Amino acid sequence: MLDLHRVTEPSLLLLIPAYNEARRIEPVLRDYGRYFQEHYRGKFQLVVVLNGCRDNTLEVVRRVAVDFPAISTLEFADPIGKGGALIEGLKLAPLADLIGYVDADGATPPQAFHDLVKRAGEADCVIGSRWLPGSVLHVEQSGRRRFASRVFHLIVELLFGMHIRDTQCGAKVMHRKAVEAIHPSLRIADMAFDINLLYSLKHAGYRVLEVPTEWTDKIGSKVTLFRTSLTMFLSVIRIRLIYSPFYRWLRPLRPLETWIYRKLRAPQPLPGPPGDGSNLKTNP
Ligand SMILES: Nc1nc2c(ncn2[C@@H]2O[C@H](COP(=O)(O)OP(=O)(O)O)[C@@H](O)[C@H]2O)c(=O)[nH]1
Ligand SMILES: [Mg+2]
Repeated sequence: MLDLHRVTEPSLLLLIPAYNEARRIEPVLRDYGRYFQEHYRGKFQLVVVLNGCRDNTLEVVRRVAVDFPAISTLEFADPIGKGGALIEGLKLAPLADLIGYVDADGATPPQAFHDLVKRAGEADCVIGSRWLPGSVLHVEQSGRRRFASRVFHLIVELLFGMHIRDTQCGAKVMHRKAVEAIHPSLRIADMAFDINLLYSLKHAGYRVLEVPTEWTDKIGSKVTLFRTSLTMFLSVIRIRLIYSPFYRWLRPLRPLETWIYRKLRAPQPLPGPPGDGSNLKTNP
């Protein structure tokens, strides 16, 4: 018999974007699968969103999914980037009350993500922060990476004034209604996706709460500092323009924009109308 007293937490959908993660993702999925099976008193689903992987990430995820029925995959052939993968994954929002995401490398341990979920009653979106007092960082990023990240933070603060200390932490959770309301304004496929998401939420009047989190930097990062930074810089300028009154006057510059993104080999989101998640693969 279903024990209704046990079901006291909201249904939760966790997305994990993954690109060539065959070497890092298995223990992470097992940890999350085990942790949420044992500790989460509500429906839990974990969807790994892959695109164009050139290794066997898909087979690895499928193997783990045999042991954890809560795990499934969503796969795309196109190079849609982390942001593009999350834009597609967030179309599954109707499946749950809360929708969140974390990185595939285990930078955020399951209990740290659960801590964000526990604070979901306090805001429309709760994000982990590595720069607030009380956060725990196990391995620090390289000096160059930290410098680039602080410069990026400064630019984002100047352009958007969101007063968010850490926009780039890979752990975030949102209420379904907020995701559904802002989804049409998500169009940044690269690592600046988070700025697109957070600014869209704030612009629509949703409350974003930043809480200290636990984070471990892992080796095997997909970030190539120069190209990723340049793409992210371009993307934040683009987001700023999209939200400015002059955007429609800039239409003639669209081919230039496409050309620069192509030169930078920057990912683009899938075009077209919102999907219905029909390519969601549950157990193999
Ligand atoms: N689907 C998808 N995920 C990606 C892509 N690029 C990066 N990711 C994922 O984004 C997350 C963060 O990437 P990571 O290399 O750990 O970045 P870092 O921790 O900021 O250095 C990981 O889960 C990656 O697998 C991509 O092109 N497509
Ligand atoms: Mg990482």
